[in-house]
Amino acid sequence: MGYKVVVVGATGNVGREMLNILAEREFPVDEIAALASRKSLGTEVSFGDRTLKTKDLAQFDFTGWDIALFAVGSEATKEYAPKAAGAGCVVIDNSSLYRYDPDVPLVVPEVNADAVLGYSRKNIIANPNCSTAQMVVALKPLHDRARIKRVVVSTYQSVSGAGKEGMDELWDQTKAIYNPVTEVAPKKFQKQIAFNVIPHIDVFMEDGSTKEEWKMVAETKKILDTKIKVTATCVRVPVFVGHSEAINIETEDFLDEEEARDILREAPGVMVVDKREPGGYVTPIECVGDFATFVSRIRQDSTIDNGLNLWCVSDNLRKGAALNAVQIAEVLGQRCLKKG
Ligand code: 11C
Repeated sequence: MGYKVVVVGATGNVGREMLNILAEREFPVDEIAALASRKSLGTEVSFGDRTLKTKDLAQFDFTGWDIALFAVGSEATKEYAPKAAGAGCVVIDNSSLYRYDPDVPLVVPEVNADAVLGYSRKNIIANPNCSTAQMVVALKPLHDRARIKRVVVSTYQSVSGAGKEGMDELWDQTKAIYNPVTEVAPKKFQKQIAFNVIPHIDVFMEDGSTKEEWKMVAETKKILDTKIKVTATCVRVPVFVGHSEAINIETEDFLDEEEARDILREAPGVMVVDKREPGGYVTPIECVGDFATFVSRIRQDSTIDNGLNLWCVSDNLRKGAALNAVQIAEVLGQRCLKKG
């Protein structure tokens, strides 16, 4: 006995990972539907050993389905999530549409699993932005011990955060550098991404920050603690999968780097790899396909009384998106829904 599960946006980077992770974690599925927009209709996607043919989102009736994992843009979410939720199917949404709605819980299960219980206000639970998800997993145990006052974070975000088009652009531009006959102009990104870095993700805000940076501030407050001050610089780098973050924290109580390392070793969802020698840290290539949020380079910041520096890396399509959504579904199943 399990649940009737829908994956909306099943042909995209995140939708495919959702299907993989549901199968890998043996989520109790009685019936599964993979939905896509009309242009991807009929595309086949894998679910464990099975191959599913995608169905038309626009024609789908969510009545009688238990959980819908949404991995489509805000426009499609706006149209279809209320339909699913209204039909009694709990929506776990990966877009930013509902994240800041006070009636919608924004959940990272290692941090605020209890917030899932608030799902019934709108029948919707929001999944955070990928750069926030991995950061709060690393910050939570340190906050519990020493109360984090301020976070200064710089991100190094892979092109898969911008979807398949972002990955294609990096691939095509990289090939074009070796074969200059074909020039590939920037389209998805604002400037050339191959052999470059771009300090701009999402739109600019009035104060000069970008929306991606604003999301890290607003979401950390909603998930972890409204009192924490966060300042972020988000940068796109020519990496296919895996977001990295250099995080500096200032705490109320002193926290020794050794104790911080021990706390992180015990923390759910965290894997510490921190040998102070060449290669004794994790890089994005090594985190691909993994569930963990990796933490390396844990060290005291001696410029302030109570400060630490960390290097944090995770698979942005997994912990940053699909895995977190499936973990929310697991909590929902364990605590809130009856099996079919
Ligand atoms: C990126 N973090 O790397 C973004 C992708 O709000 O869910 C996810 C955007 C979001 O481009």
